[in-house]
Amino acid sequence: MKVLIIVDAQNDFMPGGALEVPKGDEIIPVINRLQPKFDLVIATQDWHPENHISFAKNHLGKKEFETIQVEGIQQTLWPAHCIQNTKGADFHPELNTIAIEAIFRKGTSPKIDSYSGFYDNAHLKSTGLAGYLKEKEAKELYFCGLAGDICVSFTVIDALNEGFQPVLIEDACKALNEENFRKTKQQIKDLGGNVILAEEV
Ligand code: VGL
Ligand code: ZN
Repeated sequence: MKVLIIVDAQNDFMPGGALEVPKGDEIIPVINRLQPKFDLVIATQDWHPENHISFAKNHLGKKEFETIQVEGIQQTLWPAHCIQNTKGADFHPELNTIAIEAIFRKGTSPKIDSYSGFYDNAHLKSTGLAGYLKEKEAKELYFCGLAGDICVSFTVIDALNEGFQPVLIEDACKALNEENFRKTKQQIKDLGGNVILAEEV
């Protein structure tokens, strides 16, 4: 069974959003064209409370995009984004959501960030995504979405560690930082994952 996992295709990561990914909106038509090629389509949503640890405004004297250490884990401080039940946390209005069978939300706990759709950044709490996919006996997982170098790559690397066969569709992603995306794609290949183009699906 071929599964498409759409990572964080939310308004706040689109141009004009709180944490915009350059050209993030350009992947929406690509993702919509990909969906009919899959047996199952699921999505993740970054879904933070107002008092989330990853927001710079919640740390006195700290600036956006600074990095701090929280209980031994590196945390980049972001502009407030994807706040639960806000427009910024909604999917892009042109994303076709009809076929999305399940949505896994992450970053819901105030005290820890969660880039991966599987686990928080300390790998303590699961979203249930791995169990859901295993119950469906899904192995071939295809990933797209935002941001390519952060949440998409973290999710793909967790998929590898969980024993799935992940494929990153690189032109159905956009990165916050191109150079970091190049590195995370290489890391994914070195770990045994695949990186392909949408036309190869
Ligand atoms: C993301 C930074 C903070 C992402 C989420 O979806 O890539 N990046 N929260
Ligand atoms: Zn976030």
